[in-house]
Amino acid sequence: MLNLVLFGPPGAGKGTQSQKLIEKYQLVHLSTGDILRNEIANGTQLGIEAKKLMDQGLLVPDEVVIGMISNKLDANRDARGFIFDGFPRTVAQAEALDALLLSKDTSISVMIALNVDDQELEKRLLLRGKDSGRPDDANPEIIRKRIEEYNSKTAPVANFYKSQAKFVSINGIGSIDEIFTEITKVADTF
Ligand code: B4P
Repeated sequence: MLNLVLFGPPGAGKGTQSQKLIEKYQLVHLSTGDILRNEIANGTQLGIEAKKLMDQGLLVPDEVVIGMISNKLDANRDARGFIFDGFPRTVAQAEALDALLLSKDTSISVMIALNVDDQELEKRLLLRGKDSGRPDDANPEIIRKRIEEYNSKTAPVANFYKSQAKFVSINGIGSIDEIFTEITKVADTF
């Protein structure tokens, strides 16, 4: 099974590259951001609680997102593999993911990190905010909060995969196709 983690700060291009990767490798795309936004759109209790945090640029509690991923893994037993997009975002989520995959006799193949500087991230997210309607993209202060959350809680997840020799970092600045080519060079080795 090919199980990829796409990693990087908000706006690094994880969602963008995931769309191209699912097409090429026929993987199931698990984006915790998309799942949460879907819960919000459906007005579920989980969505109502998550929205309060997401609108402030804060992370949703680990147990909530771990439960969501566990359900999705169960619902896709026949998958050829998964792209984890925006998950894990904390070390606790990474540990839980390892345990979930182990219970299904599989594991993460590699984490691919997209490297993009803060200035470019802010520019991309504000641009998307103009037509996405996402409240967390509209305000520079909230974007900065998301980047701060990333630096304090998410960046350490890279070390978790480095210690397992499953970490590769690539340049996330350039055309979408150029970046995709670099990602496929890594994915094709599995
Ligand atoms: P996410 O939905 O995961 O959003 P993201 O980090 O903003 O997006 P991504 O990196 O995928 O950027 P994209 O490709 O779209 O999270 C949103 C919120 O949900 C979080 O803040 C948190 O509150 C919550 N959440 C989600 N998962 C969680 C978890 N596991 N634990 C706790 N909380 C969680 O790209 C952005 C823009 O850049 C797009 O407009 C795109 O067109 C553009 N772009 C992409 N590649 C480009 C390139 N090469 N050049 C120029 N522009 C590019």
